[in-house]
Amino acid sequence: MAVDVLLGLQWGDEGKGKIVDVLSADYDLIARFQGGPNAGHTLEFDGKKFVLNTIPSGIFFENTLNLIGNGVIIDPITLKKEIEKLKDAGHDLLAKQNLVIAKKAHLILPTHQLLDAASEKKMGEGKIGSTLKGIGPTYMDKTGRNGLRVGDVTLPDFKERYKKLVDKHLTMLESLYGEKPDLTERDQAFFDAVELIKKFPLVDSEHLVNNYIKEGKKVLAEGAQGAMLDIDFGSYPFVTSSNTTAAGACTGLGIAPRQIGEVIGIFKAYCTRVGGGPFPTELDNETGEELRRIGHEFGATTGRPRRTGWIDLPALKYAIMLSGVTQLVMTKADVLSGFEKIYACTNYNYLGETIDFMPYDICAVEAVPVLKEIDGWKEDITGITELSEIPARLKSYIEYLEGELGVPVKYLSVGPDRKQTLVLH
Ligand code: 2SA
Ligand code: GDP
Ligand code: MG
Repeated sequence: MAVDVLLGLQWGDEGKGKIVDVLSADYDLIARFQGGPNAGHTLEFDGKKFVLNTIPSGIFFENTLNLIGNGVIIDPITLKKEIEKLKDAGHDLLAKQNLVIAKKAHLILPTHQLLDAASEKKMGEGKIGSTLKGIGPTYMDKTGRNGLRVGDVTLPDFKERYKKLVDKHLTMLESLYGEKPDLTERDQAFFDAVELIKKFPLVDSEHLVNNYIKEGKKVLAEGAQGAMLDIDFGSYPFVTSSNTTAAGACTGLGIAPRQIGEVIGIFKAYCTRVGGGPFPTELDNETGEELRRIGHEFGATTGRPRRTGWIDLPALKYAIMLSGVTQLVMTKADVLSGFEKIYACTNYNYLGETIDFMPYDICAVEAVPVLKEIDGWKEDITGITELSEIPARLKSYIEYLEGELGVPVKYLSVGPDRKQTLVLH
């Protein structure tokens, strides 16, 4: 038995939450392995909609355990809000006992968020366009060996450790702003939230996951963000601060590479990006606006309008290579219904040459997309349930992508609801 991994192949928001929810019934454990509350994973079923930030997308199934893994960074205040919102909606995770948290996951402090904002402000026009959730500064403290971890919350000197790190942050903030922010309310909210977190099982999650594997149970690792936001391979520096590719599942959960089974890569039938940085196929025009409107392309966490564009095959091929993707999921095909022509970027014109890969200095030198024109389909596909109902032109778009990408499209998503999902192979 192995761990399957589900990953975004573009710049995030491909529909990971929806698809993890669809697949969850078949898994014993769903485990988030990187990122933090910068993620917004949307699920819809029975007329209800949920946006999850830190909590894995398997929590709506009775027999599925959910793990916030060691590679994730946790903002207790956001997590508390998520837990309370779910409880109000009738999903009491403490009562259900279906959420456990890795002791080795790092904590986002209120001052990490202030540092994130300060860093973005300082960068001005060239800012990353972060979600301001404190992601960069928290991972910096992790790799700088200053961080606080979930397991620390039960230590008798946790408050002193907290204060020591906060004092360091305050010195940094004072040098940026000329004054120290008042943290009274934030500190209170943080420690209140920590009390709630303490009520959940805080576990040595690497043992838990490996025991699941040994016992032949099924594990699905749930990625956040997307391959093009990977700290090593994304469009650096316009990336997030974790490894969003399959390797991140190994370090973020404590599993060996040979334990990885299927790698499920998810992509939109077009492409979006939120935040700054290069986006070769971006449509900064009416068509892009149309995609945003029909696809409701607004950040699930921040509400920011997402940039929209055509599908980018060199970027997708790169993402597939980096993670060894074995199955594909295409979402939001319904959004393209009614577009007379759609386009796929096959190559880039770059410094006078035609290339088929993402160049190193894509942030500095423009890569102009070479676009292939494809006939669109007119039919509304949001209600289809049979493969025979898939419009011929959508079918040929999928076959074209499978040929180019060399991996089968196993699932087709035709709407946000759990039920709007077809198995193609
Ligand atoms: P950060 O906050 O430090 O991780 O930001 C760095 C870059 O990573 C991008 N990023 C994201 N891109 C797409 N979706 C994300 N989640 C939310 C969503 C975003 C939102 O589901 O819509 O609500 O705005 C996400 N999280 C991080 C970010 O935009 C920066 O480009
Ligand atoms: P994630 O971060 O990858 O989980 O994706 P988000 O939740 O941030 O964004 C995906 C958005 O598209 C959400 O609003 C989903 O409800 C919605 N969605 C997912 N799949 C489909 C689909 O096939 N069609 C349409 N129209 N919406 C979808
Ligand atoms: Mg999202």
